[in-house]
Amino acid sequence: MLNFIFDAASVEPGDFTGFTFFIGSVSMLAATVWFLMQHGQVDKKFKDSMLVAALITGIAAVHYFYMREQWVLTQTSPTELRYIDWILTVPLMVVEFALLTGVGMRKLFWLSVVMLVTGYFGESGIVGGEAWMWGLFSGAAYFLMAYEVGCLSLFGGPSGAVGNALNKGGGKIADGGRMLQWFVLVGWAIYPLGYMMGTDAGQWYEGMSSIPLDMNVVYNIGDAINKIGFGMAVWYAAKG
Ligand SMILES: *C/C=C(C)/C=C/C=C(C)/C=C/C1=C(C)CCCC1(C)C
Repeated sequence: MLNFIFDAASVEPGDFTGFTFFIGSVSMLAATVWFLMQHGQVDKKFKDSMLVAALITGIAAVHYFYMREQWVLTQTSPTELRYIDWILTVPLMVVEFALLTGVGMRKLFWLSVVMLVTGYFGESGIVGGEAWMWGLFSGAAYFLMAYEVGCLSLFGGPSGAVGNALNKGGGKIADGGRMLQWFVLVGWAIYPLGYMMGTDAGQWYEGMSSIPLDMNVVYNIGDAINKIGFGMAVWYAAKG
């Protein structure tokens, strides 16, 4: 049953992209085990949050084991596998935000769906249209999410609904919440950069698509930072 982990073909020396898939798979697995162990240590009101953190890295770990194997066999990574991972894990990150801050999440949830579906259309090309156009739609949804989560309040701007609730809370929870805001603002901004490198949308942005970094490398780095980082921020708040 676990042969997708143990029988998987190996990454060849010099295959940098394959190496980042490998690092992704083991770090997601390790983080999952760690979050599950911390689940037993934290106060009751944080247990759901720790469980969701483990679920996010656990779902990602399974996808990474498959993505690594695909990469080793074909030197490509199916767009579908990537977006199936995201469509499961990004809404769960919204849940994580909501659990920590105690605010509603319907708006953020739908914005995340729009962001990812339009991104998928742009990357896969299945519905036609230009990659830059879908990228702009997706980017608009991302910006609204960042606003809603209160990222602008990090610079004294408006807090949005979520940010308001956060600022009322205070203490470690507010600290953890602000870490999540930074992840959304800076960590999530890694993804549109990867998109611009991997699609011809990049030609609109001074030749980003000619930067010799594989789009998958950028996405893999983004995932490790954000999925593990989100859980760590929640853990920080939970440790009180
Ligand atoms: C664990 C996975 C995460 C946190 C994935 C986040 C993905 C994004 C923030 C993707 C954003 C995109 C844009 C803002 C524009 C171009 C298309 C996307 C989907 C790459």
